[in-house]
Order: sequence, then C-alpha cells, then structure tokens
Amino acid sequence: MEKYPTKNQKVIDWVNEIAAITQPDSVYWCDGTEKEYKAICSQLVKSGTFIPLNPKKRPNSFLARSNPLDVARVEKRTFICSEKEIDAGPTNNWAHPKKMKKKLGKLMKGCMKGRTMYVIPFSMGPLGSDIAKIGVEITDSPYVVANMRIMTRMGKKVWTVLKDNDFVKCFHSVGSPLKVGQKDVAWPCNPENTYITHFPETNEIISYGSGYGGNALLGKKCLALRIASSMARKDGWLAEHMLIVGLKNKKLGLSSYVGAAFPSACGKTNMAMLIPPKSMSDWEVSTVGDDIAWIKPDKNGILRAINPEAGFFGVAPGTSAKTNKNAIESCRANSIFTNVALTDDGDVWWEGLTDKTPSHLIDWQGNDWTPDCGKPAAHPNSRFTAPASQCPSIDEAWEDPAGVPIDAFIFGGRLATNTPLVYQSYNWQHGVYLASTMGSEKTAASEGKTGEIRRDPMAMLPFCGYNMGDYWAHWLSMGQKISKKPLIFRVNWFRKDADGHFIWPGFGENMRVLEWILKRVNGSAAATETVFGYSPTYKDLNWKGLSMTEDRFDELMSVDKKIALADVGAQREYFKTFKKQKRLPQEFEAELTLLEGRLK
Ligand code: TSX
Ligand code: MN
Repeated sequence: MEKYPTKNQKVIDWVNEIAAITQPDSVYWCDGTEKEYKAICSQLVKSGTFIPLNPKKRPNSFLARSNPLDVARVEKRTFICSEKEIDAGPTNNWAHPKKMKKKLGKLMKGCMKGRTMYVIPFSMGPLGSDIAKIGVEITDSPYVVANMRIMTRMGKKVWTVLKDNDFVKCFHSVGSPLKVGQKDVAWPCNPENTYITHFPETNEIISYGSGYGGNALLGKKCLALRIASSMARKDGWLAEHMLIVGLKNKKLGLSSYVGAAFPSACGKTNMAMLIPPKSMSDWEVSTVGDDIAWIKPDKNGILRAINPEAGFFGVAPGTSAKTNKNAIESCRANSIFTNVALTDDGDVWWEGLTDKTPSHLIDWQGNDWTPDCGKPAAHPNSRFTAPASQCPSIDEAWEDPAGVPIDAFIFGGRLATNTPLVYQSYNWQHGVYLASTMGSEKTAASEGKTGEIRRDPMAMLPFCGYNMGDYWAHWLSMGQKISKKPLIFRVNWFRKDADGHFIWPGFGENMRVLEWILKRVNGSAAATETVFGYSPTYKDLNWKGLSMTEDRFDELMSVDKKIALADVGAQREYFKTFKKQKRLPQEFEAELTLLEGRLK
C-alpha cells in the first residue's frame, strides 16, 4: 500500500511538518467512508465523548456534552492576520502574521501528545464545482472528524479533485496534550489559550484550544466565510452569511431563488425551511442552504449561488415541529447533538421542542434536571448537526455544481420599532447601503444600552475576513459586473406594538412577504415610492387566510421621520471609523445625504 492517499506533495509536506511539531501518537488519513464514520463514533462512545441515543427513537445518533467553558464562538479571540492592520479593518481583531504564528508555534509544540492526528480532506461545495473550494483540516479531535463528515463533502474523492493544486490549510487542535498514562476527559479543550486565527494572504487557518462548532469545524465560519470572503474579493464573487431558498408557484408562473442575510437569533434556519400557511398551499418552498452562500457571476453575468456546506449546524432551542418541521425531520437520525438535554428514554430534548416539558431530564452538563430547578435543560447555544440530504424541503438543485440563479437579496434585522415589515431599495447602490446599516436592537444591558441598534452589516460583522469598508466597496462594484442585478429588500419580522406584542405573526406567514418580493421581481406587484424605498400598501399583499386590519398593517409599516433622522446621525457616527481610514465608499455618504434630504 502507498504510504499516503494523495500524491499532492504540498499536503504531504504540510502533514509531516505539523506532525513533527505537534508530536501526536499517530497520524490517521480520513477516507470519508461510512465504515470509518462508524468506527470513529464507536471510539467516541468508548472515550465518553459520545452518548449513543436510543436507536428506536433516534437511529445512529449521538449526544456530546462540551466543557461548560467551551460552548460558543469566541469573538474576542478571533483574529484576522493580514500583513497590514488596516486590511483587517476596524471591526476585526488583528495581529501580524509573523507575531501570531510565533505565539501559536509555541502552543503547538507537542500539543497533540497522546492523541491521534486526523487529516481530513474536504470540499466546500459540490465536488468539482468551479465555485467549490478544497480544504484539508488537521485535527486532534475525533468529534470534529465526525461533525465534518456531516457538514462537508469529506473523504478520499477530494484528493482526486485536488490533484496538485493548492488548498486551504486548516489546522485545529484542542490544545490539551496527554502525558504518558494520563486519562483523557470527555471534552478536552484549553479555554485560557484559545485562538481562532486566519491568514487571508496565505489561505491558512490555525485554531487552537476550542472543540466547539465554528471554532473547530473549520470549513464553516473560518473557511467558507472569513477566508472565502477574502478570496471572493480578489476573484470577483461573494461569500455571504446567507440562506438560499427556492420559491415556486406554478399557478402564478413564478419560480425564483433568493438569498437572505439575518443576524443571529432571527430564525435564518427557520426561513430556509419555511412551510407556507394552508391558505398559500400553491407555493412550494425549497431549501438550498441555511447559513452560507457562495455567489458568482456566470458567463452570462447572472449571479449563481451554491451552498458550500453539506449539513446543518443549527441552534436547537426554539426548534420544534411548529417553528421548523423540516429541521426536526432533518435531525431524526444520523445526527449529532451537542449540549442538549437527555430524556429518560434515551432521546434528546431542548427548550421549545415540545409544549409539555418532561418531568425529568439529564441536563446539558450531565446533571439531574426537573422543571422547577430554575436552569435551562439544554444550553441556549446547543446544536444539532444533521445531513442536509435528510431535509424534506431540500431543493432538487442543491448539489448542482453550477449553482442556482439568484433573483433577489433580502436583508433582515431584529428591530422592535420604526423599521417596516418590508421595503425594496431604489437600486443596487441604495440596496447595498441599506444592507450595511442593518442590525438588531440590543437586548441585554450587558451589550450596552438596550434599545440601541447593534449594527451587523450584511450579517457579516463576525465573519468578514478583511476591512468591512473594502467589503462594501466590493458589493458596490459587483453591481457593475453583472448583467442582471438581483433586487434588494429589507425585512423586519420583529416589530412590536405599544403593548410589547409582535405585530407580524412571522414564521410561515412570511410567505406573504416573499410572494410580494417575487411579484416585484417579475413585475406583477405594485409598490409605492416612499422616502425609504418602494413599499407595499395594504392591498398589495395577499391576505387570504390571515386576519390583519389595514390599521394594524399601517402600524407595521409606519416610520417616524424624526426617529429616522436621528438614525441617519447614528449611521454617520457608525461609519466614522471607516471614513477615518478612508475606506468608506463615497456612495454611502451620498445615500445618507439623499435620505436626509428626503426626510427633511
Ligand atoms: O424564526 C423566526 N421567524 C422566521 C421564520 C421563518 N422567529 C423565531 C426567531 C428566533 C430564532 C420568529 N419570531 C419570527 C419569524 O418570522 N417572528 C417571531 C416573533 C413572533 C414570536 C411568536 C409569535 C409571533 C411572532 N407567536 C404568536 O403569534 C402566537
Ligand atoms: Mn451563521
């Protein structure tokens, strides 16, 4: 047998170099087979990381409990390491690549002692698609291997596609070497020394100290967003924090794909798998992706999108048959659950899963739990890892290497006041500006003054691998490169009335907004020009099956111009740091001046 499964000398040299530094007990090259997955899961059960779930209730599925100090992405310790600080921009942590590599080099010395080093070849996007990218993750975490097999196209076929070409080097270690004879823990990690670092100029990722989600499954946030966004800028495409859905209505002769960006806690996965209300059953909604979109102009100048991922890494709490039946179906089997609760009959549970709370559970930390104990049973950021192929609403073209054509972009936020349910931008430039100002209201006092807007431009704040000002300029320039510009919309499902009640029912009822958007795309829906953009009036939306008075709708759409004018000031303030660095597109200043003029 050959010593290595690939002839790519760059891979072989890198693996040997890393093994020499980190000194693992052994090196294992993953082949991605079912047999290998089974073996790794069995090993994780033996070591106590995985708890097998009841095969009658949840076949071929496992529960993992993390260290309580390793439960989420750590933005404070996430770095963009470009040669120049200004190229990381004011919204990213920056360190010089040499300095960061020196620090990491010290941590990496012998960091895999007592462990197996796994080499994971993976493709983000359908194998061989000209939009797809290949990465190789080196990790000492078998939990990461199991998750990567669901989340990416992983295995030996990747070597055939890679040939002698370059790849994204993804290094990961839990940063917890074992002394000879030392017993391992169920979730090794090193929270004091966690670093999630990106080297966009050399296409490298080094992640140390955390075994959780976005910190450790390097194909996702690190490669498919931070590194890819930087690649995309260089090569004229877009790597976005967006879901992709197909919307089809045979009766109306409408069929489109749209990309939508929302900050966290806005229900992106729910929208990706939306089920229309009974009264709108002539609509079919299909899922291409729930988190990341790679979007590239084709030879005709039409934007086409792929989902670079192969699975969902979804937030469990709040997910139920009522809020997202398709997600519940997706994780019925062959799934990994992290930090959810365990039921007495060996199944999983989390807050919001069922109307009736079980009378006894084992909580996410492994302790007995009863409803009166005052603590959540599942961690608020607990997750399911599920194959996208198991989603009942998965789109027939979700693995099409050419991608799906995008007709509209939707940008959302979570705002209780003064932001209408939906409106359309006047044009591409205005739409890009609108997307740059999106955000959510601060909900906890710890995040600053509540009610203030936490800006999350294009939902990319934690995920842009370069200067956000340059990113906006790139979006603006993309408009020039395409023959058919998607329409751009702003939406807000979260408007509240004076009594604090949500005005819009949301969830499946959002189909009414999507119907208007698709009709705007094909030119069959009316809109009124307002000072903010093109808005639907009451009669422009489909109200069949939903009772909403015209007054209530007007409340949902209303904007106080004085407050809007104050927000213009707040936006100018927000843009200041970019302006000081001479990275604020002058188009945005022009849009602000125009908006101010319309409001006065
Ligand atoms: O995901 C949500 N969406 C998008 C669905 C396609 N959520 C959950 C957000 C947390 C992740 C929503 N919550 C949405 C929504 O459109 N809207 C709301 C606000 C809301 C919450 C509860 C109700 C209504 C609106 N309940 C009742 O009206 C009974
Ligand atoms: Mn996300």
